[in-house]
Amino acid sequence: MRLVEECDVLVVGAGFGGLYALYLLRQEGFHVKGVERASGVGGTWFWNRYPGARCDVESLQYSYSFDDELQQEWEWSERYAAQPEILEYAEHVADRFDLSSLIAFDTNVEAATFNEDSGRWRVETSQGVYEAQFLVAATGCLSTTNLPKFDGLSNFTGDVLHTGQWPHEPVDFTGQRVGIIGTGSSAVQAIPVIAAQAAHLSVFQRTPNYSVPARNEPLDPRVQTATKQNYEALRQAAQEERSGILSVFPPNEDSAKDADPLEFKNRMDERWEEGGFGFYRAYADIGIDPTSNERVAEYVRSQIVDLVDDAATAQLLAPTNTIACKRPCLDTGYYETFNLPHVELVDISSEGIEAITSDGVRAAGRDFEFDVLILATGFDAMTGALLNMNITGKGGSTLSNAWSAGPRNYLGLSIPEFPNLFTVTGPGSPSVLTNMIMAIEQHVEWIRDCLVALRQKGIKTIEASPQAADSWVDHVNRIANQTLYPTCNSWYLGANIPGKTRVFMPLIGYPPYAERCQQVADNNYEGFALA
Ligand code: N01
Repeated sequence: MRLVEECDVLVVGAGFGGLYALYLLRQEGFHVKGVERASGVGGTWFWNRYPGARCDVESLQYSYSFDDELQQEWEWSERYAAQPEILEYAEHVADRFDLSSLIAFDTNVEAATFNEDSGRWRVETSQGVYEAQFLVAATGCLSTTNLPKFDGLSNFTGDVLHTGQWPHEPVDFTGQRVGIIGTGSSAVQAIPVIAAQAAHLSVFQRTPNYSVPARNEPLDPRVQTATKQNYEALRQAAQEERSGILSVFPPNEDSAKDADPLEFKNRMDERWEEGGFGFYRAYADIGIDPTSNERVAEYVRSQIVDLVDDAATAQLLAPTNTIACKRPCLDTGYYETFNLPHVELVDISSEGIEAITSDGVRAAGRDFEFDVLILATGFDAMTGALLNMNITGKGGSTLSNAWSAGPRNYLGLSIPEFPNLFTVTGPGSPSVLTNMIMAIEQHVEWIRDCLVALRQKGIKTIEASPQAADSWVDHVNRIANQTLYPTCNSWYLGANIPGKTRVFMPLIGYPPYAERCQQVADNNYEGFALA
């Protein structure tokens, strides 16, 4: 395989993490290169082009903070930006800071191997070999699609589309019979938009999901101006929130189970009307106390019953598991869509999808005929993209072996036996439980500081110690076990992928995490071996 480039740092991925890593590391004088399997920048926003795709974090928060001119000049059009606008933003950032020239597009990493003699990574890609002292995996938490092994899928004669790998050209569903499998966030966003076009839509639901209205709307220019005038303080305040996300409702210490019925209803109604994730901050104990959780869950179920005309459909749509245990959804008219005469909900909770046939789907004792079948079946989250890179560290140890019992790493940033490899928003860091762009900035800045410190001290390799990783994994699990998160089959636990080890992957709580990362750096990278 031909050698394409030797560099100080190779960054894998050109989503928000990769772009920022390229920007910061070049600024520090490192010879840095990027590889990206897509033909353009944007990461998750490059691939997830399904109808209705938009960010559940408000646009004024889901944006970079590192450059004040950028955050002042970029104008967001809606409360929650839709996929095309976020992709345009990513492209703007790449152009504005001349980052694309550093990136080899259409370049997939096939293997990455650490050479113990040279202390460098050899990265085999579809376009040739890169050699780098440091490897930064900015490969995203939700970037490897989950394609369940449906019996007979290849027999289907119509189009099969996955929400996470949507075609670039617009898909016209006018007059089409459409089937969609899955009712997670992607489906909840896509279903109302597809239903508005399709002749018939069948939704195959294995597990119902709780969804709260997003209340998306054009962004009030006064809100945009006021936010920009106060951006620094607002970004700082967000960093002090457990989720890294600000809401119009300040956090409180109240318990839902103790709330007076009228006070409870008024508070929940107010949040339901406001829309967004602030709903889940109504009471401090929703995520930890089963009685409080059930009270809030029951509130959402009662909303579903109000919104859905057919009682049997409403009952099927109403989840019974812990609320906010799976990643909650935000929607625009999701439940109301099931009142349309051409939309049907198919309960596959007991038997699943029996088979895909040449004409459609066999499930729930029926044969359904479709022109298009949509798989909204999610992702091999948090570890999928990293494991797909076939990474081999010291002594021939492979990442898939090292992580056979779940991701074992330190701070979500570094893995024992894999020196000079950094994972941006890796498992073990708050990542998907926060505003991803904020989490990305914190990680990339930490990596930048680390590489600068190593260079200043003449250190060639950095590697997490096994003890530090073990106690970190314990820490992540200890915190998760104090909450209701482990009580359902979520992708946070890897439970959506058959055979994947069940372990809670993200770390709950951003502020103490960021503080810990800083302490580690201040204490001369304690928990790491430096050589
Ligand atoms: O995927 P999911 P997603 N047979 O895993 C079903 C982020 N996101 O793409 O629950 C039948 O949530 C599965 O059923 P079950 C966000 O973090 C962000 O929707 O496993 N059904 C489920 O209903 C989100 O959480 C935005 O029983 C099968 C669905 O497919 C994450 O991406 C927007 C099946 C998968 O739901 C993933 O969301 C969209 C099978 N074999 C997504 N296998 C933003 O706003 C799976 N399912 C930023």
